Amino acid sequence: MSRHIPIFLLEAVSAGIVLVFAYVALRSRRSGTVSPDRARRLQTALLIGLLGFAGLFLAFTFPRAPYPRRAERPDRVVFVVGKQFNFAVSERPITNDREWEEVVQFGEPVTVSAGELVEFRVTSFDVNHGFSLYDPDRTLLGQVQAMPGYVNRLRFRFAKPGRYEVLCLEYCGNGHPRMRGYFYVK
Ligand SMILES: [Cu+2]
Repeated sequence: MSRHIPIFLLEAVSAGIVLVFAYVALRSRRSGTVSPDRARRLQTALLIGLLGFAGLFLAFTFPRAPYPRRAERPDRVVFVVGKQFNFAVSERPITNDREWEEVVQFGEPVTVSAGELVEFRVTSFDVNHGFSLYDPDRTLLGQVQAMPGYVNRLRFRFAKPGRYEVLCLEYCGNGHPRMRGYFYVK
């Protein structure tokens, strides 16, 4: 529940902005005098409020970003390669198309332990894909780009045992909607 709070805050602020616009649009039909001093004070107050909100939002969300922290080592490394239209998820590095095919067709599913720090090393053998982690309830936990020529790391500690799904979050061609992978947390 608590991790939804920043989203609620964002929605509340967005609704507030819409209301302010509506209020101004309605008010501006009547002519009146504007005091530049009052306008400036209002501007300053709004700016300070906005900066405060942005600061709070960052303070809530940034520390929870699942990216590597300095000198922290993962307990497990999992290798992921995206290719139209599957994700190969393996305990061993996947270095060529034949290995990729083997993992996708016959590979043992990867199983990690709940609580351990898992590092996904994610790349692609063709175009950009979006590597995402979905828990057994289909909640999105994190995502990183799978890019040809680059290895992007995503670290995560899983709490809940079960079957986790990897979906592609970057449109990559006709087979994109069925592009997926999976692994287990025990
Ligand atoms: Cu894709």
